[in-house]
Amino acid sequence: MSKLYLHHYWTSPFCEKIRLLCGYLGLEWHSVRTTTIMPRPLLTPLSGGYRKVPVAQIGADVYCDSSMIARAIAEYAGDKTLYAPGFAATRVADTANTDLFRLMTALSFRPEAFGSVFNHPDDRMGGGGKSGDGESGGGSAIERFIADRADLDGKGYFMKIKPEMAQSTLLHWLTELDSSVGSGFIFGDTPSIADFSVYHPLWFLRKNPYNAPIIEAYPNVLRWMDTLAAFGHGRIIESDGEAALAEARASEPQKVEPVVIGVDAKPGDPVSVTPTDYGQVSVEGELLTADPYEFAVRRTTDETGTIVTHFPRAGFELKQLASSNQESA
Ligand SMILES: N[C@@H](CCC(=O)N[C@@H](CS)C(=O)NCC(=O)O)C(=O)O
Repeated sequence: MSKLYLHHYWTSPFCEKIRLLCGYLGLEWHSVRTTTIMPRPLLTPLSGGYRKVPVAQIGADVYCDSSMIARAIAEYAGDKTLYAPGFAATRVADTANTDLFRLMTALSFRPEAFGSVFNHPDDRMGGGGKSGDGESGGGSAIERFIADRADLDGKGYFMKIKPEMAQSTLLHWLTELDSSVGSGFIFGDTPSIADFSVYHPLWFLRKNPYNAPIIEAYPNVLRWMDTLAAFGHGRIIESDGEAALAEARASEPQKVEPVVIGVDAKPGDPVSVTPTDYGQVSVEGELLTADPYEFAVRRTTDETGTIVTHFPRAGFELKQLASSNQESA
């Protein structure tokens, strides 16, 4: 069985969702700590330029976006529970990953709360270190962070929600959640993808002393969060970006029957895949799969060998590119 690598940093809520899923699924994984801002020169060859974290890697298959990663690691673990509630659970998860996450960022990035946002002792903003990630240029740490996130959020996806509005809407979320998780999880006695996805923005709020009181008024939510946190992070093996690249070069991508539906491109056509929300950097490669769940592209570079990079279909746009034959015609 190929090794599982997770490219992540500790303060990231989307990364915490995946770490916690690794605990729930009982997985062993290799931890590659990235910096909290760009550049990430050892991760970019694997992700093809996709600029967010987490990114997971199983041999020569690379999974971008926590929705894609969650499905991939559930399958890797042979799990049948995470998606068992079906449509309703995945819709709750999607809403939490987008709407709830935006409420959380509006509250976390207000000036009073911001000082406590990046407070994990093992997170680095840039400059050498074990992952081999590069120095991020001049300016104070805070200036570099703000410039990085302004670049990430060029179209103002996050900035449109005022903190007062976010807190008011969150009150509604928390009241409903508190009555839903009275003695178990959102869909009953077993946790599903909905629980892990609603958890991670609340985790981020709760560990910030300025925002924690918002959640502390909801006893069932606190118990539910503690129960999920108790799954832990699985068995972590410290690793680094060079080892992850070597693993990709030494591995073959998983064999899959190409399935292409709902797009004009055919298997083997050059395509780009781009997130539609923020961090809209396109990844280019040869189309392998466009099935109802994912877009997968095959790419070959000197650093990685041939790899397949996977994205969730929802929230990503696939475009067919002119092939070199068409260009020269
Ligand atoms: N839809 C993505 C969102 C990931 C995301 O926004 N991650 C944040 C960290 S929590 C990020 O990448 N921020 C910019 C950065 O770290 O460069 C997912 O589900 O993984």
